[in-house]
Amino acid sequence: MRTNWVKQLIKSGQPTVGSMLNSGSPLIAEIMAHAGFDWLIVDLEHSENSLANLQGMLQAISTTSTVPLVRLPTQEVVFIKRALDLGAYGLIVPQVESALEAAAVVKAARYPPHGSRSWGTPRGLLYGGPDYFTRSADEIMVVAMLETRAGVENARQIMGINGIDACFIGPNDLSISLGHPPEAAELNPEVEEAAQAIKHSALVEGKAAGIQTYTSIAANQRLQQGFTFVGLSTDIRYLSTAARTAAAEFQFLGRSRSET
Ligand code: 3PY
Ligand code: MG
Repeated sequence: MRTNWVKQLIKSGQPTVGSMLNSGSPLIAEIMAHAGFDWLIVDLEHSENSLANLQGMLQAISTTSTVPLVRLPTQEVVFIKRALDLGAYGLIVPQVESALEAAAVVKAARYPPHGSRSWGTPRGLLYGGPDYFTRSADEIMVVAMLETRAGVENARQIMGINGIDACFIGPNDLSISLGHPPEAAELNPEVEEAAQAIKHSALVEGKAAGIQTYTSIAANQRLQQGFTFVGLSTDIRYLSTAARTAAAEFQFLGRSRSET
């Protein structure tokens, strides 16, 4: 089976950087895959993506060696099996709040006798390889998003579940859950403390610590702090920033918008 080199890197404590795909466009997925990120998350939680376009998104990423991951919309088994059957090499599971939830996701992602996943994965066999049945548990990653107060409180037990490879902190939901607004340029000290506590739990349990960031400076800081699974912005944020910068530069050189 094709090696999940991101899983190998984070297992040995090496840093990786990825990004998130919210646009729902396979062309943009392909562009992002060629940009040089280690991994990309097709986001089914907050985006224009759906099970209907997931196959094209994963195929677009597969034109490169970037590792294709999927953020599930919920923890329901139907999404776990459909994402994996389409060739996802890892699941990003939103709002995990207990060890019980984490264990249920791992069980749904693995074939018997270690889990309850049912068979039927034409693209898993094509993208992964003919030994997919015996090797998939080794190659596929399961990443628990810890982004609520309960997630912080139960972080150690969640990260201790066999088959959970990493945590991924959602700074916006974590902020909201702790009573602070989202989209903060710098996290509120209480939220930052919670993020560091989650990271500590992951590392103590021998798992990788991950977090979403929105600037290269923030991503570098997180890598220096020991996070090894760092998300850097999203496709639509890159588009928005580049378009606004270009329009602002043009207006500066030419006429200002208010003159029209
Ligand atoms: C959050 O910040 O809550 C996220 O889920 C980031 O993707
Ligand atoms: Mg979130």
